[in-house]
Amino acid sequence: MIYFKKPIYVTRPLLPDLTKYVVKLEEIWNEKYLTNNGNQHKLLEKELKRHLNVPYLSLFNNGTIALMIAVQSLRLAGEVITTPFTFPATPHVLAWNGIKPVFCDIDITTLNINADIIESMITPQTTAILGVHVFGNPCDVHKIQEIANRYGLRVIYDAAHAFGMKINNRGIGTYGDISMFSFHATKLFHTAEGGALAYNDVYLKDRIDYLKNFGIKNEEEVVMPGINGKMNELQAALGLSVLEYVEDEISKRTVLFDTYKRLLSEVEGITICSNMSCYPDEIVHSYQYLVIKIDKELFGCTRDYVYAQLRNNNVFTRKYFYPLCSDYPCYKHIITASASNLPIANTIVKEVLCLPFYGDLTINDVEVICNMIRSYRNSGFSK
Ligand code: T4K
Repeated sequence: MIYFKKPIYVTRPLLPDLTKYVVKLEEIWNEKYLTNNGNQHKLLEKELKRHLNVPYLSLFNNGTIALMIAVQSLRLAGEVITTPFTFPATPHVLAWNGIKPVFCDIDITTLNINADIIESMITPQTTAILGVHVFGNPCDVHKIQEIANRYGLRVIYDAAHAFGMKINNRGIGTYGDISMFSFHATKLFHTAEGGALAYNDVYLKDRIDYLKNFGIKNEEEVVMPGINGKMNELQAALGLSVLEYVEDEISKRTVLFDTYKRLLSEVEGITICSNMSCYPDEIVHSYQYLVIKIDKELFGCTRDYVYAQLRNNNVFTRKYFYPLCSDYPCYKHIITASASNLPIANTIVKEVLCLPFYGDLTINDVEVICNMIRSYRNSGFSK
């Protein structure tokens, strides 16, 4: 018997009360201002700066274009050291900027770029380190900054999964030169599609805002080859509405996280690997994903078997981030993409599974999912 009559997805978007959004739409209708830094945009930028504890912030139509512009704004070239265990957008923005991604292996616990290896990947062509706070686990920001300072490198963080995260009471977006947040519908805070760059340097503000608006400074001056990266008013209004619900969503996710932890963390062969605090720092987590690692020897069956069985039962988990970016046809020729250079990433990518995690799930749903997973223990290695 299939318990779930309707599919259970890895996530569902956080949707505000429609009437609240309609009120904002009416404001937009009255203004007849649909994009290009209108009132909703200005307000959201201000609210997010406060919420994320960052001094400067620019909004974008999506996180990928934001990251593209982050790379452009720092005039990076040559090689950038990054992780293979991420969404395709991360290395793609380097390729679109004519930069060679250099793949560095990941840390077995945080699943982030291994800061202890970065130094060995630096060449005379290296201009930056592009870390990803994957699944909302923070990179080793202190060690990465120390290496960057020593070699004169820039640091960009793909903070797509790290909305609202803090390290030692500092907004995650204040570490490194620039951090990118994604506001895609699947993210805890979203604008359907959207993103932002956060940074500390006031001189970047004009440059980044010109780059996302065709390089236009004013009606008579185009000062650089920009692109169209602007967030529109409908997106910004949705963001303002969603923002009101974020704290409540985090409270709900906290309860679900604790339920998953209670039912899975003691199971031999399963490790919960999101919301980790691996450094002495004090972390406020993003509650973006609920991720487990399945050790096939100890659990007695593979991650892929668990994925397939759950799918047969209408539970659609995700194998983020399989395959590794280093295995894509466009990158696998790069020397650092070889499996021998990335032993941990190549192991982890076969073990990680993202489980359903969103406020509309019930505790009972989570209990049923966990019981299903526990029942697959010692089902064999056949799949
Ligand atoms: N860097 C990192 C580390 C990232 O993870 C991402 C995006 C980026 C950069 C780029 O940022 P953006 O340019 O996207 O702002 C999803 C998201 O599309 C993507 O934004 C996200 N990472 C990635 C981890 O997940 P898919 O291909 O898995 O999405 P999709 O459509 O299969 O959605 C997953 C599940 O969510 C669906 O099975 C059902 C549910 N869903 C999805 C959507 C879109 C809904 O219930 N409603 C919806 O509207 O990539």
